[in-house]
Amino acid sequence: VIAGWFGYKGYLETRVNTPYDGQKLVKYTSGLKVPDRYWGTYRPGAYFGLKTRDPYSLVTGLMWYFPRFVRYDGTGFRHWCEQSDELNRYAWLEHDGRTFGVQEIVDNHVLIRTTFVKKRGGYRGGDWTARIAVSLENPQIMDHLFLEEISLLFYTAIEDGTKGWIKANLGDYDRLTGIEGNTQGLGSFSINVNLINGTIEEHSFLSTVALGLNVLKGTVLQNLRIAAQKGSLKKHLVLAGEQLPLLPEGKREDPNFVVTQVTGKIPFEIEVSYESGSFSNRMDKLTGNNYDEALKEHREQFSKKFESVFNLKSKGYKDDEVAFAKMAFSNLIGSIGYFYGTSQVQSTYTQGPVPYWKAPLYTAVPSRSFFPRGFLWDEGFHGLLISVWDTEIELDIISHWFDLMNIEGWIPREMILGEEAVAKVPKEFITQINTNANPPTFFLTLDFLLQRSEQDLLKHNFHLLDKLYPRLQAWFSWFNTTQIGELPGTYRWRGRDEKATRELNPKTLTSGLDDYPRASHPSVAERHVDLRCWIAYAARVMANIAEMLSYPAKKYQETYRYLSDNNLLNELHWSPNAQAYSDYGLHTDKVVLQKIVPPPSRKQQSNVQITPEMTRVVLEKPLLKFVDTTFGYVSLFPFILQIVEPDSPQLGKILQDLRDPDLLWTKYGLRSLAKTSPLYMKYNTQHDAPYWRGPIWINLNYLTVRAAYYYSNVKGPYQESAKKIYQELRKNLIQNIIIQYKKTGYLWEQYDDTEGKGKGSHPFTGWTSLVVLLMAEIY
Ligand code: 6A9
Repeated sequence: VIAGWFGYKGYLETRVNTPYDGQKLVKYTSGLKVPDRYWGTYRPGAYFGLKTRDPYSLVTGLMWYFPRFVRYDGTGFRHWCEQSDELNRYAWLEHDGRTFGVQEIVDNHVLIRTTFVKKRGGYRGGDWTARIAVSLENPQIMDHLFLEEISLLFYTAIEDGTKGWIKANLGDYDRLTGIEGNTQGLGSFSINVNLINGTIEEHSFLSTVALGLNVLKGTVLQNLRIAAQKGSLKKHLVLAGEQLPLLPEGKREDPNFVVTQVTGKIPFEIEVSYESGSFSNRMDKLTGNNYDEALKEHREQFSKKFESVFNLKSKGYKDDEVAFAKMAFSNLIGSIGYFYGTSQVQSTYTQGPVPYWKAPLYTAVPSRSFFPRGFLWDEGFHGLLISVWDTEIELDIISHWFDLMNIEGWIPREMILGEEAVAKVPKEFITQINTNANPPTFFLTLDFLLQRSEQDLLKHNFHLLDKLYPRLQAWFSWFNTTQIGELPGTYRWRGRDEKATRELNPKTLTSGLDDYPRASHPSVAERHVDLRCWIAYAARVMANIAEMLSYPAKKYQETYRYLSDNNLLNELHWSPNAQAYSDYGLHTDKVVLQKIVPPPSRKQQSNVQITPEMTRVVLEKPLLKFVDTTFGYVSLFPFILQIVEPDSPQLGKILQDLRDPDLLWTKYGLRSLAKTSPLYMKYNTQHDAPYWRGPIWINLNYLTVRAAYYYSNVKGPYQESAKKIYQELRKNLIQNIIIQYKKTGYLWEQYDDTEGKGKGSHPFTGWTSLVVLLMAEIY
């Protein structure tokens, strides 16, 4: 019996990292199967760099510094997007996800413009050229910066695991003339860096062995020397040239990291051209004038397509507003990354974390600086904007995510793949747990794709959708079995900490709404209204997809009918007291954080000061009841996901509450939690500032606007008030996001509810870029 039990347990352990048993959607071993998207700016966490969609790729990138400001500890040295660099702004202003991009980076009022253009040819993903131009952002006011020196470093590296080599070609005086190499994916290639405008003060190179992509910057810092150039007294920071460790047999190790540095006085411009050896019949090079023309052509096409997709000019938006929308969109699509590696996962049956299988992920990211990696529920929102532009890209993203599904039907919430991604995450956040969900927003994307062009979608992607379908079924059923509540028809987010002593209200990270207040005492009796609505909505979309693909849809239709029955919904979640939809659970409002001073112990010396930590104190016995003093985003879900009936009196009440400035309404959008809620803007622990307890978030505002649009278009007694809310909320959101962008140079993770100021991570061109769909009125 015992042996059998252990055997069973072993079986459950391996389930967490066993892939879903079915055909993979992505044949990821060969990125070259999609030559058009082989090369790309797939390193969103770096300010600029191209790599390929291969598990192990050749990697190129940019670093820079102002010699006057750089410090030995690396301060002032730019490589990965970091908030602490405090750049004035940076974003792709134009990017089509495939062939070209224009980015502006402003550092200390110096404008660094990075552009690239790709060119088809050969059979290894073609050629590309990049330009890096430095100038003054505003020459009139900043002439004191004129002739300021800046050093640009462009590097080529090969990841560990890449089969191939690179080397520096040296000319007279040991000057780097170019880089050449050969890898399994790319075959032979060459990369040249040339000055095309301005004059250069210094030019040096480094050819060395870096211990990983996560230490490129450190490797450069260790290899900077102070030196005077030949024939000049002026000292410069130069790269140390060839630095290759000696192997025991007397030979030198091969380099995997080659950097070229150019120091010049602003303004100047360099050109980097990558040429594939497989491109034998190249008529003309993608350099000089040819490059200028190609870029111009791409930009014109981009503008045309942008107008035909979003119609902003014809809607009356002014040029600066259109430029803003192009930036918001481009930085989302231009931040699509390609990651490869294993994540850490854990199940209730495993002692500690175990590695997931090695896998690629092609995905957009919420924020290039603070979290340049994939997040499950964020991605469903990104998919709305991306799919309007390029269905193929979006379906590829969906395919990658669904290939990450394990045999249980679970997809991890946060994907931290590869050395660069891991380096950005504190240890305690790495492990993903297989009981934990995250809202199934890919159903939003799929629904959206379906509604916009069901026929086209079917015609061109039938096979893919057909292969996706069993995975969707498994995913839906994972939600509908693992996240159920105690009573039939109820659901509960897992992952809340019942034993938390420092949290004012134990977080529900799985819901995506982190610290949004729920029942004060997590328990199995809890019912979460948002989760219930997500599952109802998912059932509806499943039914539509099943019908479209001619699979039996009845089961999903019935589930949807059951979960959207307003009587049952009201019974389980309408609080008669508060007249609002609410969670239910073991709850009291009488909880506070207090400093409990521990009684002095005898051993303790009297001169040692112990700073007490804030601890949660419960002042009243919690009772099973509606959690109805926390009006906010969660209460809106039956409306947001369009489950409440158009003629339901509940709808009338929701619309009335929506417009109330004492609750959620502000001039800048809807705040996440009502001002009247006891936890409004309260810290969750001594150190955890309020996050979903007041600030305005754009993903849920987008869904609210979309719902108001829907209810203003279906017959019912509340059509008019829905319409008013639709118009005003939409206008407020767009206006404020643009104003804040103009003021600060960024799109933000959230906006504060008193003055509309951007807060949190930036740039955050994840779901905040949905502002483009608000402008275009695409829902
Ligand atoms: C941990 C980073 C220096 C929090 O946008 C991604 C998620 C959302 O899915 C979620 O709904 N964000 C929202 O509540 C950001 C999560 C970031 C975790 C980063 C440590 C430290 O890096």
